[in-house]
Amino acid sequence: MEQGLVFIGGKWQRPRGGQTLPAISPSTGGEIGVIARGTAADIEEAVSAARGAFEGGWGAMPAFERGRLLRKLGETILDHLEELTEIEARDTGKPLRLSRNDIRAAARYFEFYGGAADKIHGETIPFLSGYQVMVLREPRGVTGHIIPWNYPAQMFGRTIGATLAAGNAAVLKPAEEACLSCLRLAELAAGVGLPEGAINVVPGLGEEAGAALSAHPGIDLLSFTGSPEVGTLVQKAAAEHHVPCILELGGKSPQIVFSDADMARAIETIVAAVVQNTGQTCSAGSRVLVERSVYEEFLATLARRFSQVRAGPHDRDLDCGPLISAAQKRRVEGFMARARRDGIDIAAQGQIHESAPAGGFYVVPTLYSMVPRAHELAREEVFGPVLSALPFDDEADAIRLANATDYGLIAGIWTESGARQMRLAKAVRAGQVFVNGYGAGGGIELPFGGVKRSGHGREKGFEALREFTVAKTVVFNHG
Ligand code: TXE
Repeated sequence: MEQGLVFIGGKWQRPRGGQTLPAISPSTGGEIGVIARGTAADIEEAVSAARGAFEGGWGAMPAFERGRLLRKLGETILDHLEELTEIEARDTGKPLRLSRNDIRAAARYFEFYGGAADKIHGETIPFLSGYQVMVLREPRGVTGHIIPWNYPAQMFGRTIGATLAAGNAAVLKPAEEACLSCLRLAELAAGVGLPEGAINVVPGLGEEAGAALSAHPGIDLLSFTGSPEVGTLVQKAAAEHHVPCILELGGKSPQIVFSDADMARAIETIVAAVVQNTGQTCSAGSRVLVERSVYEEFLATLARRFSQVRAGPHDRDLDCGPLISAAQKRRVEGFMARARRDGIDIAAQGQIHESAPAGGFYVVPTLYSMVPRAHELAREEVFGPVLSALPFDDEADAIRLANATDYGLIAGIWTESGARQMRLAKAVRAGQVFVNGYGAGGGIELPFGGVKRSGHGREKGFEALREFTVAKTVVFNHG
């Protein structure tokens, strides 16, 4: 695969503006290649290639054949597991083990959605006598996808797998910080016989290629994952042409621990859920809320476990890697500096492994204790290996505290009481709630998305197929 190109209409080509951007290794800070700096002209071409595919061979293909191609792509991804693992780890800095899981998840999305492609059923509705009503679920047409850098391959599977299964053709703008796996996946997709134009990938800057895609009138649905600030810009631009949006904007997800919880199990999961991918996960459980009667004891054990966390280069395969970029490192260190200024207690810190190159974007994993409820560490998404612990008094207080951020993506509830599990699951405002567990791996089958500032719309599972299709009501008068 030649570097610095865009993938449009099944072909690699130079971006119209002729420019490239550096691909930086987060593990070392060094340049590992270049990517295309796509602009509005490339987006224009990609949208028209997608429209051509939708109105041509791809759109006309029977659903079961579409599904077969997607499943074949899933198999091909697994055939290239080690190659893709290496690409993803080098490009994002994530440990090889996690990277391998991500590639497996990408393959699973194509298996899942490949299997679902010919099972998107409509319905019939009883109506007046002499009438027959059918509701068809039709593809939307051309879908636009803007994704971030934290899980490029997984998100490619999640959003492209679902939209193609629904019969749409796609234009993807991956993140400038990490997009090499997406480019290779697009190439593999062409290799299994996906018609040209079904998937188009235009890397580039958010304010150039991303803005052009979100403002394009030829898009029928936009799926955006990223920051709330950019989500707002994308939705505003899309609104100019009444293009609907799915927005997935991150979270400040609580882990709620009651005194009757299985503490050992909770602690393992809670640590993993915030250090995974160096905390750069929208669903990171970045607040741990603990019942006051066991707070001290719980924190002591949590701190012991947290202090074992080690960050290092992707090929050392430690608990976490570096952050994605110098900008993200500055952002996370900003939170840490303000925590220091405000006298927030550090309960434990992990370590940066001695093998970590000085130029890499590493931060020390940190557990803060007794974080004041109004402090930004209790309310804002840090997107780093930073966990904030807060005590609560009783169940009502736990619910209040859990809901006391603008976000509502996911939540973990740790208690052995069945009735309390049920009450909390209903009272916490989030798109996903886990009881005595958290995250559950890729969760390909599970509808995923937020409420409040975490966004709207759902991806993953069959819910995504509802988003990527539109209902058409057909009424026959045969009276
Ligand atoms: O996100 P951006 P950034 C959060 C997280 C992180 C913060 C900033 O808190 O610290 O956002 O990260 C494209 N028009 N999340 O700056 O800028 C951009 O090119 C159209 C949460 O990296 O939102 C990239 O492809 N597109 C999160 C994508 O938007 C634009 C994942 C995301 O980048 C654009 C990432 C524009 N004007 C960050 N500007 C999650 N929900 O998982 C940028 N983009």
